[in-house]
Amino acid sequence: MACGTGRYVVVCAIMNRALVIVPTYNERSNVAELASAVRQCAPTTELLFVDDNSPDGTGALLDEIADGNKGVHVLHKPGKQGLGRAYIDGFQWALARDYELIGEMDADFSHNPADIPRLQAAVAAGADLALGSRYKGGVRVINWPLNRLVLSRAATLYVRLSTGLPVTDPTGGFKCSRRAVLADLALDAIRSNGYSFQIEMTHQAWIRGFRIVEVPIVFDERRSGASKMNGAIVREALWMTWRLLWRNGGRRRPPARCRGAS
Ligand SMILES: Nc1nc2c(ncn2[C@@H]2O[C@H](COP(=O)(O)OP(=O)(O)OP(=O)(O)O)[C@@H](O)[C@H]2O)c(=O)[nH]1
Ligand SMILES: [Mg+2]
Repeated sequence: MACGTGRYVVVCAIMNRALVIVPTYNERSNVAELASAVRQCAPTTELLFVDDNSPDGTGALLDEIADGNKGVHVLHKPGKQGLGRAYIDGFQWALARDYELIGEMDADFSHNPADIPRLQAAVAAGADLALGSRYKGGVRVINWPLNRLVLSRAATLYVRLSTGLPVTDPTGGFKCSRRAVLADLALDAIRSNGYSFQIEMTHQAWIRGFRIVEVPIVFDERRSGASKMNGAIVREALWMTWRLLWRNGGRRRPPARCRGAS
């Protein structure tokens, strides 16, 4: 796996204490390799796995990995509470410590650890929130069935039309933000649990006037294990966007006092 180490060293000199949060549910076959790939590609970036007591024993394996590596942390939760709750718990864990750069990625290698330094570099260069985008400047999705790609592209258009959120990949979960963004978000007000968590989080940052930058990434089908995608997650996203529009006073742009951010 090619890692941009030179740029990474520069980013780390500018911004201290970086963390990437990885929610896990039945990812036993991926986590060991992911932890070592992240540590290799972004050596000073720490990892927080948030596991919902996965029945396949992911949590126990994560404890073993963390035992041998002080840059790896594990937050154990009592049972499956959904992706959104896992991220919120992870953000709160990070905010209770002194991390300056807080990122997120999936455990299944759909997100390439080698891209972490590029996301961090975007924040170091002035973004408040860097979003990995599969669709900025063209489609970069490998090995997905056509119906999955169509659904994802339709979701992008739907989010843009219903909320005005000006990003090309609002459901993506490969991100990096400044601590100040997460500290400012109303995490307890976030209601989404599936992909719409990503939409809701980015929408909150956007209407607060934070500077959002999209970083092109290549997205691959999960390497192993099973998807947790289901109809309920899609239905939640369908109504959530209208709720976001309502919360923003019916506006498809940030309130005037927050405008000026890109
Ligand atoms: N802690 C926790 N993690 C979850 C939960 N649901 C999904 N995840 C994790 O969230 C990440 C994204 O979930 P995926 O199943 O890969 O969803 P996806 O990427 O949209 O679907 P695929 O492309 O089919 O893999 C993975 O790391 C999952 O293990 C959950 O309820 N709790
Ligand atoms: Mg996945």
